[in-house]
Amino acid sequence: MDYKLYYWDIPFRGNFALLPMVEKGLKFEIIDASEIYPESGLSIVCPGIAPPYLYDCQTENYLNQMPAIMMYLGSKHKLLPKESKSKWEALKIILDCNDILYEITRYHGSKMWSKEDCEKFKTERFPLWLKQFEKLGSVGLDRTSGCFFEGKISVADLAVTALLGAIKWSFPELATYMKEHAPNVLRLVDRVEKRDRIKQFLKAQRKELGKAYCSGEIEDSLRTVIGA
Ligand SMILES: N[C@@H](CCC(=O)N[C@@H](CS)C(=O)NCC(=O)O)C(=O)O
Repeated sequence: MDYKLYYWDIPFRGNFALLPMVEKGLKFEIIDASEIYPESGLSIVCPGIAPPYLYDCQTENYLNQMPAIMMYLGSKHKLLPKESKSKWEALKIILDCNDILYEITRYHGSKMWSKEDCEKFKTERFPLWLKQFEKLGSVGLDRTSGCFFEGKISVADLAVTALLGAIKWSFPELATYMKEHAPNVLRLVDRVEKRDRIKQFLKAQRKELGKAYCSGEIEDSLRTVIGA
């Protein structure tokens, strides 16, 4: 076993940690986050207050915070761009994705979705993020090929796939915004989702979890207004 990932039965932040492991054919186990959270989250070496937690079976260390986990896996398993500038841009893309997750959960469910707020997200904030990804991809991506950096798959491509692939699957009504504002990025996501190991993984995950996304009252509130 290479890694254990402590997370919930949802794709949301977990897939950001899982896709690098899947892409590289690493051996991992997904363990329900309740095994570690909240009781033991503070007593482990390198404590953290919320899942996902990654446990590296070789070094016997824990790490949490989704962007740190992605960068750790990227650096250990050759999924980071080589150039320094691109490495930092890859981190920036992962952080952008995490910011979008906060917007979607309305900062840990501090507020539920209203119809007006959802409309604003769909027509203003989400398109802004999408246009930004499309611009970032304009050097490396064309209609049929490419990656964000150096013509090679990296954590940046995997992060955007974990984000947009899961949203497209769970909320198909948002795909039209992706097509309109980030067409080449969406094609990248489709290509990454078709890579052998990732395709098998997503097929099994989607069969098991259905359309579940971030779960809880916040997902219920989003589903109530998203198509309205
Ligand atoms: N900044 C953290 C956010 C972690 C987070 O919000 N985790 C969610 C699941 S995606 C959770 O279970 N939160 C419980 C809590 O905040 O107590 C990260 O990026 O990993």
